Amino acid sequence: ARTLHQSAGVIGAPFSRGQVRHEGTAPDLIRAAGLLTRLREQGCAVKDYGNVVFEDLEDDEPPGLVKRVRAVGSATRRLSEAVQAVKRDGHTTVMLGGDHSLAIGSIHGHAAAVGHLSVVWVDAHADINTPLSSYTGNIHGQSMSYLLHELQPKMPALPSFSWIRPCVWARDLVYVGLRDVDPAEHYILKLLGVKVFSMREVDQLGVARVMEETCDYLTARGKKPIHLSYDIDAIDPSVTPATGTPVAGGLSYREGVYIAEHLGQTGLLSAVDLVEVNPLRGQTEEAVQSTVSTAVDLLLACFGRRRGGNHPPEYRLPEP
Ligand code: B3U
Ligand code: MN
Ligand code: MN
Repeated sequence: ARTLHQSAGVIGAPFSRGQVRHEGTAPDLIRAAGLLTRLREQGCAVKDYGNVVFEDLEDDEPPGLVKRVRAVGSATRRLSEAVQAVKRDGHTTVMLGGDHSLAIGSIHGHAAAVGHLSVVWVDAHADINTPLSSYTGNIHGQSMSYLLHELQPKMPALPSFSWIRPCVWARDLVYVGLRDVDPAEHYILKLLGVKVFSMREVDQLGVARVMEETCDYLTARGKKPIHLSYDIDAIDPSVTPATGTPVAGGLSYREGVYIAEHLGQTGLLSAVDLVEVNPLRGQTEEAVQSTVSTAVDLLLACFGRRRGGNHPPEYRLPEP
């Protein structure tokens, strides 16, 4: 029987208004590094849905501290619709960002298409500030607050955000890799009792135990489709330096790949975001290449690539 993860629908989302620093061409660089052909070579059906075209909004004055609200509201809405179309076609979505504000649209669209989800958020940051608790005003540090039912009483009305319906419960969310969490975010995580495996728990338990506990926790109340939202800054900046807000002490390449392999093996992976690859932040060509090729490897691992090797089921040895 075909498992869910054997067909990928790729959506490029070159959008970076949810953060300050400009970005450019990450989705095309990830494609150019061979993502689609390599997925096909490992037996995964692939359909490329191209890049989402975003509106350029001139008049986007911030209400209060929140930056580029209308641009982000419009972009995430378009992405939500694109993700719903890919899910209707029956693929696991692969959303290539762009910044992490895009997860608002991607998770919203995923939930609109399939219903109740589990979310695994792999990141140095919790991205759970409310628009009012954020001190940077960057929406990529707020994504989960728009999506969580429990936080809605704390959310102000924002222009271009009224279309969003919260669709995730705190008990269906697990964080892995945290190491830069604001006080307000820490308060929210404790208040809602969110399951967190920070880098401390990765050190203490090891990545294998962390992933086993993550999946046990999420499936304890029944198996639901998994949305993996992978921020490349979860990985240590020595490996993936080309990103907007690098934080020391991250996941090793091997730990990062293990997380992707483990979730790929559950058969429940239904959508993957790969965000915050920012070519303009690489100091050298090599820094950009290392970041992009790690992003590709994480995605290949999500779709069945095993470090111990793979072969297609129909493979036969050449006869002498
Ligand atoms: N927590 C800070 C910093 C941050 C969040 N996500 C990233 N940086 N990449 C904020 O802006 O909310
Ligand atoms: Mn993030
Ligand atoms: Mn991050």
